[in-house]
Amino acid sequence: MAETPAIHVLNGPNLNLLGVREPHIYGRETLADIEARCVAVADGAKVTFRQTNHEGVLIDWIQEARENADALILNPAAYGHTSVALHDALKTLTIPVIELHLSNPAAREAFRHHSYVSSAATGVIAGFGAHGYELAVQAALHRIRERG
Ligand code: CA2
Repeated sequence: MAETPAIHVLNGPNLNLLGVREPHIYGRETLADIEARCVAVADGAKVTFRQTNHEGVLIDWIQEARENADALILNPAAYGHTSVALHDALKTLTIPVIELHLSNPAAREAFRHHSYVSSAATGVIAGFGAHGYELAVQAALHRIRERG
């Protein structure tokens, strides 16, 4: 681990619409607001915060995290329910991986109940809205420090 820990926060499809559409489900904060929350609780750790609508780009970024990150936080959005490729990419990592959802998919439609990410993750945070990102950064820092 470098002196300044690096935490990568990756966001999947449609999350660029946060704060703009469906605020009753996903809240009023934008992704930029959430990024600011992550940086604020990161205690000096370097936060790399990204969003893409493309599955292959997420895979590329997960592979990049293998080289450059001390922990990965991933909101895979709908790809969590569909992507074996995401699962396979995550399985190559040795750093802590936190799966994150704003809503609680287990309390929503049946098609959201399965996640290909959960079985490749260290832990899952779901249902706490934007605050979940802060919890995830804190959990990532805790794990990084524990591992030395
Ligand atoms: O609760 C979450 O964070 C989800 O990952 C969000 C995904 C959904 O498919 C997962 O089941 C749970 C959907 C992201 C869509 O984001 C939007 C944001 C604003 C407006 C419309 C969609």
